[in-house]
Amino acid sequence: MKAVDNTWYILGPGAIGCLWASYWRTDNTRVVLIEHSPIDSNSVQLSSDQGCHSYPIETVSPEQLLHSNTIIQHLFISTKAQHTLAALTQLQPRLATNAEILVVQNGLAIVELQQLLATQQLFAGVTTDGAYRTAPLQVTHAGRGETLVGAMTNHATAAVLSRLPGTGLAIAHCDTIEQRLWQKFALNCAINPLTVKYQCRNGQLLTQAEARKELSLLCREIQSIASAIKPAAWFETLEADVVKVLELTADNINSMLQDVQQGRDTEIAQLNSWLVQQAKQLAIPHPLNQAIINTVLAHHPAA
Ligand code: KPL
Repeated sequence: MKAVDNTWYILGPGAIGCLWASYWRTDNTRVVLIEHSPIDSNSVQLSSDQGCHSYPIETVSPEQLLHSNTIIQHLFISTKAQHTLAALTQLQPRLATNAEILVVQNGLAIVELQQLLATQQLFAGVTTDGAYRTAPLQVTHAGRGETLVGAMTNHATAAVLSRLPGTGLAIAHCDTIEQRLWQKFALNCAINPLTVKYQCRNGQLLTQAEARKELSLLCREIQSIASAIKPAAWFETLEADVVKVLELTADNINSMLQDVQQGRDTEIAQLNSWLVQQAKQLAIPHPLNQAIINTVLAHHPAA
């Protein structure tokens, strides 16, 4: 009988990818990082309130994978939203027909992936964990949030949940995952670009008076646009939800600020710019979102 392959391949080993890789390794699960540029390390290092630990890790380039006869049963995607479709299309020949694919990223790009996958099982994870990297495979778990996992295709989540890290991360099943994706999207539109404007950790958006005021106003504008696109009561508590996440991840360097600091392109196009496009079509005023987009673009023109 063929042994069951529980290996998780991780596409996009940024802060969240390395965080999950570390916690899988604490459970002794085999993890392979799919990485374009060769990494000069065969271990991933995790710093958290439990101390600092290193775990051996394997890496492979997409080219090596494509030229191998590997069949991927479990794929974790934590690329930037704008790179997901191309990366997944490239890997498709190596995916098992019933592969489990879990996408944990900001934005709503996962919705487009549904059309690409005929038989595979697609799950979304919405996370409020705060994590940042200090080197390619060194990650700090800076804020303990929660990850909700739900199916985007017509599959049960029980099997995939049993294969997720059992320690370190708070993971729960969610059967309203699309709603959660939207709430998280709205939350990221409020928090992420403001941390770039104020060049601050998440928690400082609550303690700096000017930033706090702007956060409130931006939440209100995001709420009015988002609830016109998706009429639902989900956005009513946006500011309170944002405050909760900022408290939980107070020490975190936000993912958009990390991108700006490291000269990488940001997710602004997948977040506020996408929202502004919708606002224009619906003739909804959006001056604060436009202003914050301009600020992020001024920090990193290729955003
Ligand atoms: O999603 C995040 C991010 O950094 O992109 C939060 C949860 C706001 C943590 O910083």
